[in-house]
Amino acid sequence: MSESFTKTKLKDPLILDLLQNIRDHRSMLEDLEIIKVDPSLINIISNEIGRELYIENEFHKAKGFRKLHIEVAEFSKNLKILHCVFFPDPRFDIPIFGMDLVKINEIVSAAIVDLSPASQNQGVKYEKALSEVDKSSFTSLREVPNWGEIFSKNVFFASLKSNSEKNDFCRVVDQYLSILIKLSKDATPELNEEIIQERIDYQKNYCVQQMKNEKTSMVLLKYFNEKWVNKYIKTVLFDF
Ligand code: BLA
Repeated sequence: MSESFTKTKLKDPLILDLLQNIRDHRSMLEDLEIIKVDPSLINIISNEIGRELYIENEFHKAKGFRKLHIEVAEFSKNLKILHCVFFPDPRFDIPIFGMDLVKINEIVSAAIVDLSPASQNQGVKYEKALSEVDKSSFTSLREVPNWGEIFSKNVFFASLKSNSEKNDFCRVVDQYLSILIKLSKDATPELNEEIIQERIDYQKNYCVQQMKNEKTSMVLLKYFNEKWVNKYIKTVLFDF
C-alpha cells in the first residue's frame, strides 16, 4: 500500500513531506493493520478535461485507534488537499488527531492541525504539551469557524505565506503527532461502559460538526452527485 502511495502522481513537495511524516508516526503504532474497504474508495480518478480528479485513500487501524485515515486529493489540477484524521478506539483515552491542508495553485490557504478532545476533561492531559509547541513564527493565523468548537484550545489554523512557514507547519504537525503517539503508548483500555459511551458520543459530535463545513462538500459536489458525496462524507471522512 505504501508502495502505491509513494508512486502517487501528486508530486507536491509540501504534501509529500507531510505525508511521509504522518506515515512515519503511524508506523510506530502497535498492531498496525490495513482496514479492508471497497476498492472503489481507495483510488478515485477521472481524466475528464477541466474536471480532472485524483483521490487516494489509506485506511489503517492500530492499538488504540479504530481508524487511521489519510487522503491525498487533487481537483482540476489546481486544488490539492491533504486530509488526515486518526480516530481513537473509544476504549482508550486518546484525542482525535485531525489535519487538513488546502493548497490552491501555490497558495496554502488553510493549514490546520489539532489533537481534539475525545472525552470530558481529556484536554488537561496534553494541553500543556500542545501549548508549548512553538507557533510564534506564523504571520497569517486564521479564526476557526463556529462549527470548529470541537477543536482544542491549541488548534493551529493559518494560511502559509512562505517556505519557512511551510517548514514550520511541518514541524508543528510532527510535534503534535509525537504527543499523540506518546499518549497512545501510555493509554490502557477502559472497561467502564459509561465512559466508553461518552467517548463514542464525543466522536459522533466531532463528525457531526465536521459535516457542517460546507467547504468540503462544495468541492466534492463539483465532481460527484449529492448521493455519492453524502455517502463519502458519512462513510469515508467522518463515520461514527
Ligand atoms: C477549509 N476544506 C477547507 C476548504 C476547502 C476544503 C476547499 C477552504 C479552504 C480555505 O478556507 O482556505 C476542502 N478538505 C476539503 C476537501 C476535503 C478536505 C474536499 O479534507 C476532503 C475530501 N477539514 C477536515 C479536517 C479538518 C478540517 C479533518 O476535513 C480539521 C482537522 C478543517 N478545513 C478545515 C477548516 C477549514 C477548512 C477549519 C476552514 C473553514 C472555514 O474557514 O470556513
